[in-house]
Amino acid sequence: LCPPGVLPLCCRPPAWDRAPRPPLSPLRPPGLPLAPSRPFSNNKIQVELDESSGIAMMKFKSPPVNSLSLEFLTEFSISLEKLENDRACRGVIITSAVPKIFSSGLDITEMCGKSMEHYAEFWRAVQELWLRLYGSNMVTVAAVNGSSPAGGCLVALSCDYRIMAENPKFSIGLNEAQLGIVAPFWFKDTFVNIVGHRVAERSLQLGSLHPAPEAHKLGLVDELVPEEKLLEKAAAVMAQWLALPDHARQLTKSMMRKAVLDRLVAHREDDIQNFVTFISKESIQKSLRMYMEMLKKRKS
Ligand code: CO8
Repeated sequence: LCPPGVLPLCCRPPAWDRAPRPPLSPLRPPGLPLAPSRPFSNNKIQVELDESSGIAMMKFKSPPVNSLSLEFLTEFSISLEKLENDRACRGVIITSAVPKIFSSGLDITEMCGKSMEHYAEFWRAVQELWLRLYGSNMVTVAAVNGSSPAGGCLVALSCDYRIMAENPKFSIGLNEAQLGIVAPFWFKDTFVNIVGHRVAERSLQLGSLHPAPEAHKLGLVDELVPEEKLLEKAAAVMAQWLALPDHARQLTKSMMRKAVLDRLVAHREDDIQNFVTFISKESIQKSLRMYMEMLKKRKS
């Protein structure tokens, strides 16, 4: 991930101390095609940066369900790092190119039947992605155009604003308890900061997946719009957020999020060790295998 002489992401604090970027060219009205644009594409994620507005569009394109595998997480972190370091970029809209699915969360096969070393590497990649996204200096808007359980929900929760397609068949939530696993403290902190303690406590204990209208009612997502209007709305919200001076917005975001980010940075190695110990237990492995079987059975 890192050129020689540069600290790996895991050793760097989130980039709150970046110099504010100068304001870029005025935004085009929402809905107009993004051009001129600078695309870069990995295997699983496609990114297009519109240099005139400073807005990047990031699309997950890892069918069938955009599960967050080690490869996906690594590409995601690298894409965010590239955008973060690009002075032309001020905001990113995150959405999916896979119909009906935003992201199915962490790839369960990465947590099943693998070595302790693999679990540690995988968990470090999950942490790294969250530190980058939750701690981003850019404005981040999630355009949730499909179901978004567990890690998929975390991605949306880590953004500054969430707009979801108003289809009640799409659901979102931290459903870890349904898999027999426990959302780590930083998933929980991110969730509590958005919906409050009571809603988070009930939702986490029950492993609830909330259909879009309920998610909106709980404050888990900020707005619902018809699916065909999702990107237009995301561009309009982005324009509103980018109308403010970057430095004021960034420092305010830091003030709101730093304590939660610092908590993971301070306990990162313990958190990895906890994950590895927990996930390697035979009882947990059994739960995950049963869950995967249930997914397959449901299909047939
Ligand atoms: N990981 C790996 N494979 C997956 C996942 C996943 N998260 N989700 C789905 N798949 C697979 C299915 O098994 C199926 O595989 P196959 O084609 O080989 O049978 C394929 O993807 C397609 O799945 P579906 O047929 O179910 O597709 P649908 O469009 O009908 O449904 C859903 C899509 C709604 C996303 C559905 O697949 C689903 O509910 N998936 C499970 C989502 C889930 O529960 N994710 C939780 C992951 S755990 C997590 O993110 C946080 C863990 C924190 C760990 C803390 C430990 C200490």
